[in-house]
Amino acid sequence: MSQETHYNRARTSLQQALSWYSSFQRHGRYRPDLELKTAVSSELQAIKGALNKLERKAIAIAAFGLVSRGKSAVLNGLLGEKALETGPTHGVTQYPKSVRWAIADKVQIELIDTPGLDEIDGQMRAEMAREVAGKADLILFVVAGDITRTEYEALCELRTYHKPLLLVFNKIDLYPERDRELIYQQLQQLGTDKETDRQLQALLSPQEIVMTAAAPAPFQVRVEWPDGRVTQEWETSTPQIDVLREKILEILNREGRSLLALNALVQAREAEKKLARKTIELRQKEAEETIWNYAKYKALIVAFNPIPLVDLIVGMLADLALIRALARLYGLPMTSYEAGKVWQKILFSSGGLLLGELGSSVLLGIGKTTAAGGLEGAGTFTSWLFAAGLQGGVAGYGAYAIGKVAQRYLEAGCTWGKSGASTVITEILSQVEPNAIVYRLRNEIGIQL
Ligand SMILES: Nc1nc2c(ncn2[C@@H]2O[C@H](COP(=O)(O)OP(=O)(O)OP(=O)(O)O)[C@@H](O)[C@H]2O)c(=O)[nH]1
Ligand SMILES: [Mg+2]
Repeated sequence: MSQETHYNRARTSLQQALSWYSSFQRHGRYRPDLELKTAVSSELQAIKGALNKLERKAIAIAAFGLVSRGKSAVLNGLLGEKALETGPTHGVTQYPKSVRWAIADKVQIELIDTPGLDEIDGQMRAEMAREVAGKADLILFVVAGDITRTEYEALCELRTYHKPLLLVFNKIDLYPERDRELIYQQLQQLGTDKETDRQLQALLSPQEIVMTAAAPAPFQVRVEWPDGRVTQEWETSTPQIDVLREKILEILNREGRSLLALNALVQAREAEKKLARKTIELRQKEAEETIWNYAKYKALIVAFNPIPLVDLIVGMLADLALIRALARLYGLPMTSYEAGKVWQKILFSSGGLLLGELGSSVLLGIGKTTAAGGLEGAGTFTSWLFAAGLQGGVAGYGAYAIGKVAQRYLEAGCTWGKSGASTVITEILSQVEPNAIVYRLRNEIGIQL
């Protein structure tokens, strides 16, 4: 499947999610609820934002790194103009700043410059990282030589955003060829040394380390003039940024649409999960009532029904109906087919429960029938009552447990529908080529339910 298909699948998925959630209070049995609406508005906004970015085909490339590594200079180098302020003092860039990179006509590329990660304090830094890394389709992590402890930690932290990343080794003009090679090798080690770090290994491969000299330092040259004069002059070597630019363009060309698609889907998935969690929390009371009611009626029907197999069928139908009722109550997207799948999963995850119901249905059901068959003495009536009560109790408890587990599954499962974000993510990830930069994210973002 081509990246164009990935793009279209993602767009459809987000459009559907948006149209569902924009009116999802109406799907519920309850009237639109202002409290709920307000509670989930930021999640809705996030889905809208992701869809909007996808439709604009706006690729965001963010530069991260510690102070003075040349983040702004690298972005200027890509742009080919000095659009971002740079300077030798620490903390030149104080706030994230975006600039348009007009290099391709089909896509919009936005370069995002950020302050040094050691420049801003913990709370703000985390917020900035979340916001910028969250929307980035590609991250450039800029270092300038040996990687420090802080850099290493920052890199690991950024990695948790599951975004493709290029490690930019800038200021190579400051290193003689030999040292440069050595540092490059060490950086590669970061990516391959399983002993010290297995996590980072998934992120870096030699192809993802690029060397640049975005703004080479001027150096002094001694000029000997024909007339015997000797002067010292300053010269600057030409910046080395082409390799990085080509690398980025190659990535965008090969998998830009897939990157956009995945990023939008991951953002939507996060938002949908939060949305489900909030909804379930807010409707807790009604949900308890629903579950309790189903448990009660299921128990009664099962207890008083005289035909053994019917108990089991009625029980199953009641469970399914309960799952559907909960989905309706929450207004979360769930078809009968999906409700069936959830039910299956629940049964497998709580095999004991299934066995209990099955066992009690067969044994007690038969016991109940036999007892009912000879309804003469007080003794048989008592044993019937006992069997029916026990069976009803087990059935009711089953419904109650299923209701509880269903809540948990609804929380996680709403993105697993046919066009759900999780489904499409898995689909795309299963199709990426091994040489793609998103390939290594396969295990990270393709988490199964
Ligand atoms: N020698 C050399 N110096 C560079 C290179 N790139 C940037 N610099 C210099 O490093 C200093 C910091 O560059 P900036 O681009 O401002 O670095 P930054 O990472 O954006 O720094 P903050 O915004 O302060 O976090 C400036 O004086 C640049 O001229 C390079 O490739 N080689
Ligand atoms: Mg800067």
